[in-house]
Amino acid sequence: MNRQRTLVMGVVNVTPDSFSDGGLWLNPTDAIAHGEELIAQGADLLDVGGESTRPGAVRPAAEIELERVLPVVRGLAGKAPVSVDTMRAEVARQVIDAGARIINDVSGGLADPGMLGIIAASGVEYVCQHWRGHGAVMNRLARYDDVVPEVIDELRARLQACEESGIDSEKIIVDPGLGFAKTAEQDWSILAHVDAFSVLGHRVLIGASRKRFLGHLLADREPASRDGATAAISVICAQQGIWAVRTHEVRGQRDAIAVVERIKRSQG
Ligand code: PMM
Repeated sequence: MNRQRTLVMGVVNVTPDSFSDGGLWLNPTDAIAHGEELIAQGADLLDVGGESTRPGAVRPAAEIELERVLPVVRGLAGKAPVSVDTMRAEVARQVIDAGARIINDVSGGLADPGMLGIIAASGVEYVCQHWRGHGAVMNRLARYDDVVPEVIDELRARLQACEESGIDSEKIIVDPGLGFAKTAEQDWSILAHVDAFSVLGHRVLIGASRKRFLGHLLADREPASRDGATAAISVICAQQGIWAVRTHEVRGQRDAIAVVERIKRSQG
């Protein structure tokens, strides 16, 4: 995969209830067509998800999650590298068999004790995100004295667990988890110090796209009209050498990153 510039991971949510695009691509044919459209717009990889992690979300049964994501993974796996956003080991096992190359686990292995073993055994890449609890409770868990060092310390503990499970360190990507047990103020602090996460020694993924903290900044404008603000964050991520941004809209994000790369070239 290209490591020169910040990559764009296009989001394909196959859920009825995701905050920005819930229900738009629940049918596998529509979800696959949406993934193809994101590839055409320049997505470097796709992230397929069958469970909404929004605050207050009710978890679907594992069978439902599999029914949502499996046909979409099969339909897209030959067209771009496919990541699957899941916290369940059994879902991970089946989507890896179906061609997924990355497991994006927003719980960093905390939600399912079987997850890290599956990742180690399969050798796929693994997004280890900072997490403190499921959507139903996470807003209550947003308590920090100093959010950036605490998130780094908690991620370090998860990296230790990954290592103990036998996951190849090169395969791990870390993510501070904007909005996951974090207030808007804490999200801004993380972005203000996003360079600090490089101390962990792994590639860093940032998922800011259309999130609530951007809504607060933009007078609660609806999620789909937060892509300009998301692009500003993609610029900062590109300047800071972030590995990839996870976004709902792709073309504008690729353009924003291309501008940063072009300026870097002229800086020599
Ligand atoms: N955010 C959401 C879902 N999955 N995965 C990673 N690695 N990082 C994130 O920030 C992240 C994620 C929530 O957004 P969505 O409901 O629109 O997909």
